[in-house]
Amino acid sequence: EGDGQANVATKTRTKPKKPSMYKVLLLNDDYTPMEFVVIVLKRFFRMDMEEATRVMLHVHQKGVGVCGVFPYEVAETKVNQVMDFARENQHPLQCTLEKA
Ligand code: TYC
Repeated sequence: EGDGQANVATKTRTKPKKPSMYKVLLLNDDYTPMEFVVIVLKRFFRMDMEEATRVMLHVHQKGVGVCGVFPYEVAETKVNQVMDFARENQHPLQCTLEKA
């Protein structure tokens, strides 16, 4: 910076910013089978049966729960995968993003 002509209005960062992280949230509803939610958590969030069951029951009881925290693009992809899979199986399961 400040050498007159060659480097006008440029900035070189030594430290690239960390990507903002986003929570992927699962929402409760009255119709999606518990077994289906467990399958979703195992398939798209790499949870084992024990963790998937724990998270599913948390959502069932509290209304909402966190499936994981990811950089924006990854979180967005997970939401789309879950929503597509739920739609294909005709379940009203809802999944969304929230800044962490
Ligand atoms: N409440 C649903 C039932 O009783 C189960 C369920 C759990 C649905 C979690 C959605 O994100 C969810 N069958």
